[in-house]
Amino acid sequence: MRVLHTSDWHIGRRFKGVDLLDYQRKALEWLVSLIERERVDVLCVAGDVYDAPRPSAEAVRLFNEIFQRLGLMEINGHALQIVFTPGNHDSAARLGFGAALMRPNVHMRCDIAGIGTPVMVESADGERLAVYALPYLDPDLARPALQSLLGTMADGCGRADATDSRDADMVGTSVIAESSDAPETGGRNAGSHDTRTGKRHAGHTIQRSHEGVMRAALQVATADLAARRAEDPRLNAILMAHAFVSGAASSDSERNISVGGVDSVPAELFSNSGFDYLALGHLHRPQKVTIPMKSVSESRYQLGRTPQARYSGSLLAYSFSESQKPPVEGNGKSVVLLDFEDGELSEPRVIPVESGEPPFVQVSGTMDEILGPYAEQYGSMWASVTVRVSEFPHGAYQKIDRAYAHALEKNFEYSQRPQSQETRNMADLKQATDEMDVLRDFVRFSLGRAPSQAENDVLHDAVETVRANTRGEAAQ
Ligand SMILES: [Mn+2]
Repeated sequence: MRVLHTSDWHIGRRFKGVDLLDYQRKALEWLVSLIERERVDVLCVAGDVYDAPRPSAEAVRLFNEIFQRLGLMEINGHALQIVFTPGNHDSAARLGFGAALMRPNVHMRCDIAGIGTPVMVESADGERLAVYALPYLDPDLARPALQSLLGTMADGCGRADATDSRDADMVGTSVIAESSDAPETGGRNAGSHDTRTGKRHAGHTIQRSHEGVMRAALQVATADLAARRAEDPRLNAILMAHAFVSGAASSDSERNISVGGVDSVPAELFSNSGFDYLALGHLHRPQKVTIPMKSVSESRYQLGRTPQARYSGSLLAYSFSESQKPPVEGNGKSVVLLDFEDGELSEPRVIPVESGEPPFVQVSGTMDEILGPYAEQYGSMWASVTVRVSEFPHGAYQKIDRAYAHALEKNFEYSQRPQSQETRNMADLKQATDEMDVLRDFVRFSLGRAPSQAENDVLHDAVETVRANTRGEAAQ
């Protein structure tokens, strides 16, 4: 059984004003051919399919086109199974729209109510796999649905114990007791009476944090997995999630998801959770995440397997912070191939994406270096250029643009700015008597000297123009 893990396509995303749709198309066409060539049985896309909750018509067209081709693919005599989950950029409702009309091999898992129901796949060689798919869990939006899901579990089958393990009541009790989603502890529920502490559990309290909602979601998914493993010990299991797992490295192109200053889920939460693999989305840098191998007794779960975990990374680079050293076409983006055999997952294979996206490069140096040797080496790449200067060099933008075909970012770093107190202070707005004072102080702060006569004249004209316009508006 072969699984392909990818995420963060961000179809429709632009970079510094440049349309990336052609590169996205090339990458997705390459993906289709890879699936054919590698005879992939299951495709997992862990969120951020689109860049925006309301994608553009071109973005939707590209997705639909690729999606139709994927949906019709037959591998090893079976339809390719496709599991999509929405990320923090997608609108779950829009991505899931029409899910019911889709083919039976396409699984849009956008609904929290479905997180305890895996997509079950059986391959031609008899390998069985359960794919649990979590949509992006926003701590505020997801809590009510998770809350009621935990409530249903507690009432219904008695396998779930929704009480937060950090509840002071639980200190000193064994892990088996607090983590009753393991099969051997069945029968307890959230309203049960704990014989050791003598206290009645308060009920389901999900903390308002990424950890809180992930913990609740894991309770639901692991309870189902435990029951299935009891019947079928060789069942393979994947958990797809769109989250920031601690220990992983972020880049500049992910949207901040922090709540109360915390954006991540502790990696140890997944210890002994029973999954073979965490197919992660959200972080755009492809990377392996280490899940601590705790002993079963120290862990929240007792399902005996601690997953390997990876971020497949985005399809393309979407920020200069994702530049590779040395720079390379495609910017080191990749997808992951997983092979399950005899109920075991072998070492995942990382396959570079062929998108044709030009290499991103960050160069910094003096004006001479930037226009000389660096331009020779990097002039054709997509460049972020930082020039170290003592004051703004005349015509610098034009010179850089002549030397670089795509200087998408130009920064100036003032390296020898005089450090005297007089020039370092920003304008003191309380003491400033007019706009020119503020502007002169700003020039002194930025360049470390007073404005020249010519610069003074420009500033003066600007102030006069603004004043004239303001008077004009007031008169109307
Ligand atoms: Mn993303």
